[in-house]
Amino acid sequence: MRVLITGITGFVGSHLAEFVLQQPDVELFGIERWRSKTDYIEHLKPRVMLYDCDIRDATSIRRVIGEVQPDWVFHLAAQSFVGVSWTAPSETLTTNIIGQLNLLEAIRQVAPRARVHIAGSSEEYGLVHPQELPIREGQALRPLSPYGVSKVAQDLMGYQYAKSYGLHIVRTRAFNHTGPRRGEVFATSNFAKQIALIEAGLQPPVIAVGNLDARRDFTDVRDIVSGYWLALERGESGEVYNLCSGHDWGIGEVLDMLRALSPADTEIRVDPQRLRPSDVLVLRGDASRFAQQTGWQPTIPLQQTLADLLEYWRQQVQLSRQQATMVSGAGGKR
Ligand code: A2R
Repeated sequence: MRVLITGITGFVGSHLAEFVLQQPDVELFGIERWRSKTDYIEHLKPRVMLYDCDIRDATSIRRVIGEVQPDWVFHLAAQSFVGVSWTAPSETLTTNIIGQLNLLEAIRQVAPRARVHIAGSSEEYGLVHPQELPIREGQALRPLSPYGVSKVAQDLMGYQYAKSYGLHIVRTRAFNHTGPRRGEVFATSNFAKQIALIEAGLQPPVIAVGNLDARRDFTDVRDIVSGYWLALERGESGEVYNLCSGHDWGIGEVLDMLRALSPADTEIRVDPQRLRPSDVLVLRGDASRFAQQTGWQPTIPLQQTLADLLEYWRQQVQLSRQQATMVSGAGGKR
């Protein structure tokens, strides 16, 4: 089976690639841009065929789909940062909406039998009233960020292409997911990085934080990617599924869990720069539709996810220290 992952160089894409390569009889393909950082998939490169492609360029993605002739496509490529979407709304909408349009048009024209997964987000739900929790798929979509709007458009476009053209498209709405390699703009990863820097003596023992009152439904990224696989294996075309744990944690609670994993004695300071124009207070999902359809259940407890995330950042901090030492050593010889 020929599997293509767009966004393979990203956080989720790298974990999905690892998962796919553990499956039997699979050939894995991915796309990268000339300026993509490929650190996350460096260890997988011998087993992945990478194509140069920017999804904003219709010709470029059409060429890839035509050449690869994928059986399955996981569409993860996106401007994925909610925060960035406030400062770059146009770039966010173009990449996410027009980029996906280019992909689906290419599939419709040159690989119409491919199964396609579209990675949506709980940010599509946006404003949710307490009486609407837990969030099911029929919940009104009231996005509160340009990113959320772009994901709603991707989601509905997936529905429309499935219905209008009979393409096999399965949509998911993943709630917060984290784990090793999570970008440092995300709260969990940012806290873990700060703790690792503090442990290494590279930051004063004060953790800068944003809104600690928000509550989010966290799942390990490794559980999310196994869900994406099941979505294409067992999901119904045209359907949409929540992927979440069904439990919400306060961001402050997660921070305390991370602090408890460290021997460092730390304090907390609120940084107003980290507060967003409109932040959803509580997001908690209900994944029972997906569980019934596919048998999926998250398996990794948050405690483990956070321990792995902190360990990841300890390694990154150590690595950049070693690199800095090597550079200053090389400088000294000159
Ligand atoms: O930035 P790059 O070149 O490393 O590639 C990123 C890719 N990407 C694109 N690929 C082709 N053409 C584009 N115009 C383009 N723009 C972005 O999407 C990278 O491989 C991926 C995004 O990775 P992350 O930012 O780490 O996102 P994450 O957390 O892996 O999210 C995956 C999906 C997204 O659709 C999110 O909206 C959703 O899950 O939650």
